[in-house]
Amino acid sequence: MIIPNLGGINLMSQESSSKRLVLISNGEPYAHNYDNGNIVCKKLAGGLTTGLDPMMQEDKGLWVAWGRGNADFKVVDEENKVKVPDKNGYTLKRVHLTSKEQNGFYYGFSNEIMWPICHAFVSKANFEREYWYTYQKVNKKYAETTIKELTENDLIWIHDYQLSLVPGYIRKTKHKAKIAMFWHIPWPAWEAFRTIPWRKKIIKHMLAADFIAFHTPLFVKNFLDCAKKIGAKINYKNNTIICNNHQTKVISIPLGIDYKQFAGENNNSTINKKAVSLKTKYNAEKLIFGVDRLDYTKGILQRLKAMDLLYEKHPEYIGEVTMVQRISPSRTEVKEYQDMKETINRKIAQINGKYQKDHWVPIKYFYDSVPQKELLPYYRAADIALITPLIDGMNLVAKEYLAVQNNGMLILSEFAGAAKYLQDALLVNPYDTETVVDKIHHALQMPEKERKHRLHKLKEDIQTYDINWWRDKFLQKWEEVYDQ
Ligand code: GDG
Repeated sequence: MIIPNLGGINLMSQESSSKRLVLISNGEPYAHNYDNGNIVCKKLAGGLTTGLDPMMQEDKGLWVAWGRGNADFKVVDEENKVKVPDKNGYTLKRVHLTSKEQNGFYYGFSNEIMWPICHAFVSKANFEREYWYTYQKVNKKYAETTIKELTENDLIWIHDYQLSLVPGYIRKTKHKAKIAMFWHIPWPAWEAFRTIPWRKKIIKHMLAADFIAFHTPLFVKNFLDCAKKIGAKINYKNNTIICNNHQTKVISIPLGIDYKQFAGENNNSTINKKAVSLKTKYNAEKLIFGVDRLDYTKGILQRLKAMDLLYEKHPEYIGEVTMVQRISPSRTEVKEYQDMKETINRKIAQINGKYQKDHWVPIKYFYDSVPQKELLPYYRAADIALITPLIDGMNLVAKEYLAVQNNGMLILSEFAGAAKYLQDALLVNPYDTETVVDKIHHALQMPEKERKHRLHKLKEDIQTYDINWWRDKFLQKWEEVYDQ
């Protein structure tokens, strides 16, 4: 018997508007923190929040997430709930994690095992058994917190690699729950995934969901292959998996951005003024921009090596082409990330020492996290966005840059999920420094006609496949699971 046929719910129909979306993610969309004795609420950066907050505003659901702000539990009610502050508002239910849980579940299992393995950096994984115990415990905690809140018609949408076991734990007590999952990072080939000693339980628990989506067809294929290896029955024709008499449909749906909102800023004179003043401030005839969370997957060092070689091969760009690199701090407690920060600092100092002259420095570097709005003048000012992840689930920065630009060019790693859908960008292998340099040179010299043509096609793509398309597609495909 295959369970998911629950009788034709229509998630998009009028009558389904009473159905509530219950979203579960590790990171919370808003944090409350003390600032000079006052409690301040801040919207948090990150791909997931950026993508889902507008949808939750519209759908007035319930969002369950870890409360990380130092005043988070000062503002919640007795059920750990708080209304988020933005225009329509929705309810955020915070999960409290002890520091031991944070270490084992988040810094440990999620960031030292799941993250490197899913990004195929096997040698960076640290398979501590203690991490695994805590990961299971915390995933159970998320599931129990959610189960308490569930009503019969809720649609439970779980996000990402920190919560892979939650579908299984919810299914155990709520047999008929409608559960879906979106996986924001890559799913690796079996050769990488099999190194996790607890691989079988992870996949089996995920397969308690009725519907799972990834960013790209490659991640779907990798997941089907891994499920097969742990003994599930796979139908490669319609991408379904049967495990423990339960069927899961798996597809790719690339996450898009809120195109309207970004493109709407195109005529914002404050942003345009700031963009102009940035170029003046950095003495930049041409400006190259990069912005990333600090992470070894983002290829920041490879990008800097390319900039170094650019100035060496093309001295005509010295004093003319400036790079602004913003890095937002991430996983600051993990030693790997602290070391990476040092290496990047050293490389930037070395490049700047080598090429700076008069009032010009080649690389302007910021290590801080800013509200998304503050990135817009940089997107606007940049003649080139240089985005070179060694591997990335999607990469929303690439799409945001395109939405805000009218004249620039995107250089994008072919290993970002976004590259599959943005074929008119200049695609590069970030490990191939010489070619990255050639592409930067190409972008700087590109005739306006070609640049406009490419940009036009790229913008068309992100406009069509925006956040609303993604949400509707996800809900529609999820609904179809119950129509069979
Ligand atoms: C994961 C996957 C996937 C705001 N301020 C800053 C900042 N933001 C916003 C950006 C953008 C988002 O954060 C970063 O999104 P990315 O997609 O580039 O990267 P991850 O955080 O690694 O997200 C990724 C995503 O989930 C969604 O599924 O695309 O592959 O790894 O919206 O405007 N970003 C940075 N600094 C800031 O100060 N870097």
